[in-house]
Order: sequence, then structure tokens, then C-alpha cells
Amino acid sequence: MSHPFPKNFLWGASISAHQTEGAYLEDGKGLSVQDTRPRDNHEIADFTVASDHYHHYKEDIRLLAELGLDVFRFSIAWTRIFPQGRGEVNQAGIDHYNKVIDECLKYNIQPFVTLNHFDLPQALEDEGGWSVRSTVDAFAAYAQTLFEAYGDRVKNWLTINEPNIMLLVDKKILGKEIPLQEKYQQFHHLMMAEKYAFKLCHELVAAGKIGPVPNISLVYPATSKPADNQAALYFNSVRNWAYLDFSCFGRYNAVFKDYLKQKGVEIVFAKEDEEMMRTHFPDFVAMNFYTTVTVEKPVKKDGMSDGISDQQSEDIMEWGFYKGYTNPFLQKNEFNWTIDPDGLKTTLQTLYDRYHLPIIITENGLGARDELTADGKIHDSYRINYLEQHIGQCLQAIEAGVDLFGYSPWSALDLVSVHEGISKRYGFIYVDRTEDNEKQLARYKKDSFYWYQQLIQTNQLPS
Ligand code: BGP
Repeated sequence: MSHPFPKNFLWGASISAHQTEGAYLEDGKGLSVQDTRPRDNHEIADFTVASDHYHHYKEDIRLLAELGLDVFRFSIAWTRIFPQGRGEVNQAGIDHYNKVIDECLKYNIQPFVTLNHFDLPQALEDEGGWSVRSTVDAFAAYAQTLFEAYGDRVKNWLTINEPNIMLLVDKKILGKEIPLQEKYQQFHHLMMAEKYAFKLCHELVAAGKIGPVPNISLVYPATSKPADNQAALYFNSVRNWAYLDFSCFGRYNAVFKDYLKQKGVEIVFAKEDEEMMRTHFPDFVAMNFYTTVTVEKPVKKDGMSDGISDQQSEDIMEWGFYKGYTNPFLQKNEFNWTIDPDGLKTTLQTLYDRYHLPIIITENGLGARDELTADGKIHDSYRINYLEQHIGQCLQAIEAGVDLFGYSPWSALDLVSVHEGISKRYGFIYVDRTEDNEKQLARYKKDSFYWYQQLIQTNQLPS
């Protein structure tokens, strides 16, 4: 029989603004880089309507209350608050999130708010985006506005969603490929922006807590060959530790520094950076976890060019450093993402051992092509199975001493995937639309909804 989770464990579910809200030009909202992003495939749903959560937020939060959530993770669209990224506040945007926050609190759901989830204002992108220092200042002003507007009610904050994935798969997320020198200057700016958010949150939000939110995939060596282990060491640093070491230790990871040196990248620091880096720290680490990655040391270029083709893919190549390898011991989902629940426990233990900070999982889940049956049901047993295995490993990690205080999977409701439209669904709540037909956008509870509801009620996995 399964043991219960700790009494105060937080059960949640997550979404982001641009993937759910739609209403992309309503109430004074400006355009973000997601609204303007060239899409690989114009046949698939974009973010203009998405799940229309902007208009359905009351219904959605009521359903999430019925699900029994302690926590709802959502992001604020920067362009609703500052349509041009900075300058005059758009009061309609402030008002909207006041209503969303109050609706959550009405049901005793704690909002976990992400300051920014992939949707930089296009006006800032036009000035150079994260490549230029002024975006750090604009972000700090934006964060300050949010802390002042909502800090009386929102006590848990997340900084910038997955800066590591933004940079590693820049073309998919940001819509353009960035040269390496510029990419890692962006890294520095994103990490510094986060430091300002830590500082301002602690100054402005009474009892406020804030954490970084990277995507962590522990990297395994393909074999016990020392060269493969070196490959894993470098990819672990470049993909995972560089980000969290900056956030939690206030320094550049040493292996990452060597990688930058070998690549000829030189980071430009502003005068105040050294001091800021070493002074402001998070209260917890939020982690998005989908899979682990396996790499080997590349021996032949085989016509492959350097880069990473997809968020969680094994199609990874950096000549001289690492190359993705298909782990023969792991299964894949229908979108080719490797599934590794045991790896979640190892990842949690590694993370906790490294940073000794409380951890919350803010994304984990299974993207699948769900089917709505004629009687209004969605039989997603594959998702229940995925969640059950991963939640089981969370419990094991807790029993092994990891301070894991919450689990907020992806996603609360169906949303538009980063680059695969609405057909790749993650939600507990089905949103009835197709790629090209928005229909009525009606909501249906999936089988996984009832399963998760039961788990939350009993605070343990069904035996
Ligand atoms: C994470 C992002 C999310 C989400 C998820 C699933 O990297 O933070 O925004 O979309 O991945 O990815 P996808 O939509 O490509 O299936």
C-alpha cells in the first residue's frame, strides 16, 4: 500500500498565459514574440485564441477548485501590463489579473505566478530583446509593478520560465537562431534579470517567496567510457547547472565557463553584476521535468551540424563535447519524448543534494492526442499511468530525504503546445477545439481529472 504524502504537500496544476489566454489583442494588450513568431506549420493552432482562458477564467478556476488544487501556476502576460514592454501601465491588464487572483483565493487556491513565460514584448525584442542590457531594466520595472500590484495576495513567485530551453532551442521558442556569443550574453542578462526579481520580491512582498524555474533533464553518459562521462559532465553543466548555479550560488559553473572559453564566448558584465549575483538568492527551486537525456562523446561529425532540434530531444550535437544517444532502456511517448520516471527521483536527489533548497515541480506531464468520445468523455489512462509513475517517484524522493513541497503538473487545461498546436494535449480538462476550428471551446473533465481529484483528496496514490 502506498504511503501518504506529507500533510502540507501542495498539489497543483500549471499553465502559461500565451498558451491558454487567447484574446491576444484585447483590452490594450501589446504583441509578444509569441504572437509574431513565425510558425513552422501554419496549419496548426496559434496563440490568438488558444484555449480562450482569458474569457473562461472563472469557469476554469471553478473546475480547478473542483479538482481540489492547493496551487494554480499561471503566468502573467507582460504585454497586458506594459503593451510596449515598459512605460505606462495598462490598467485593464492589471485589473484582469486582479480578478484571476481573487477568483483563485475565493476557492482557497494559492496562485504561483510566473513573471514571464516565453512571451517577451515584441517592442523590446525590436530593441534587441535579451541581447541588450535595457531589457533587464525593463524586466525589473515590470517585476516591481507586479509585486506592488499583487504582492498583498500572491506570496509565491516564479521568475522566468525555462531560460535554458529558450536558449538551447532558440529557433523553436524565440523564432530565430542566435549566434553563440549573443546567446550567452542573453544567458547573462536573463540570469541578472532574475537576480533583480529575487531582490525586489524580498523587498516588496511581505513574506513573499520566489524561485527560478528551469527545465531540468539529468544527463546520463551513454556508456561507462570515460569520454562519455565527460560528455555528460559538459551537457549537464550547459543544460542544467549553469542556470541553477547562477541562481543559487551566484556564480558561473566552472565546467560551463570552460565550455564558453573553448567556444570563444566572452560575457560582458555590467559594473553592478558581480555584487548583485552574489547577494540575491531564491527561496526554493521550481523545476520542470519531462525526461532525462543520454549523451556520448561525438567521434564523427557525420554531416550533423551543431545544435538541438527540439525541447526534450536526443537530437543534440556539439562537436567536441556531446552528442545525443538513444537510451535503450527507456520508452518514448508518441511525440518521441523519452519517459523516465526513475530519472525523476534521481534528478530530485541530485538537485536537493546540490542546492539544499526546497523544491516544487512546476511542470511534468504527458502530451498526447486525446479523443473526446460521443458521450463527452476522455479516457486518458496513458496519462494516469504516466502521472502515477512520476508521482510515485516523488514520494520515493521525499522518503529519501528530499524537501519536495509540491507537485504542479502540466497542464491544468488543454493548451496550445509550444510548437505542435492544440492536438498535443496535456490537460486534466479537455478544451473542445481543433487546430482550425475553435468550435464552442467547451470544457470536459478527463478520466485523469477524476483520478487526480481522488489523489488530492486522499493525499496518496491509489493502492
Ligand atoms: C515546457 C514549457 C511549456 C510546455 C511544455 C511542453 O518546456 O515550459 O510551455 O509547452 O514544455 O512542451 P510542448 O508544448 O512542446 O509539448
